[in-house]
Amino acid sequence: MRACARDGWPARVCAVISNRPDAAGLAFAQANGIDTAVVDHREFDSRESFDAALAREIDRFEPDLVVLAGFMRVLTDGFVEHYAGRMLNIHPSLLPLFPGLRTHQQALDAGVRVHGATVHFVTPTLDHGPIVAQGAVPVIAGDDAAALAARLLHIEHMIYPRAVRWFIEGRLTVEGERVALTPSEPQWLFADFAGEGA
Ligand code: NHR
Repeated sequence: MRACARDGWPARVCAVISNRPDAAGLAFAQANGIDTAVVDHREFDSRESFDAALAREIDRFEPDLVVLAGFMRVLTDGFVEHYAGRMLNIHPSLLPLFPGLRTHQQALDAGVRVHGATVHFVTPTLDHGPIVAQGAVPVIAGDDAAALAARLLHIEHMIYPRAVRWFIEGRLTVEGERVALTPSEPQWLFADFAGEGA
């Protein structure tokens, strides 16, 4: 929302929709005059019926792109197919490493010295879609999951708007597992943490 306004995108955020009535993003959207809706998964007795209601709500707004942000419910194949090629997610790891939950702790437990985030097209297989952009940060001695997550969040806030804008500009093409960007520019970002990386 901020990047769209600040950088004058040829696009608008048409709605913010959450399964959680208390999501901070809803209040932020409302404060910025953007439509919101809630589809509470607890009111549905199956993933299929929740996803069907969610899709109905999304399609009311006729979006060109669906952007998952902190969305924590595994989506059914039918839902994903409905938005094939027009739904993005950001996952807080350097995929294909560490799909699923508790990614920062997974990275710490594995002892990796570089961690990151991945923007990818959403496919039925969790956290496995074609990769649009990745950003990397160092793992620093003494990090816990919260410290690592906070360092990474800055990178997420840079690469996700960039990737969404590429989509809006019609510059992304999916070729098998790979995503081409035309004209080309770096689809990666390395955090500049010079001197901090012991
Ligand atoms: N659905 C599909 N089909 N494919 C993907 O790539 C998806 C998806 C739904 C969400 C986001 C993903 C993340 O980046 C995402 C990608 C939730 C879970 C999960 O296990 C896993 C991955 C992601 C989001 N959710 C539990 C569930 O039973 C609930 C966990 C909770 O509520 O805390 O749905 O992280």
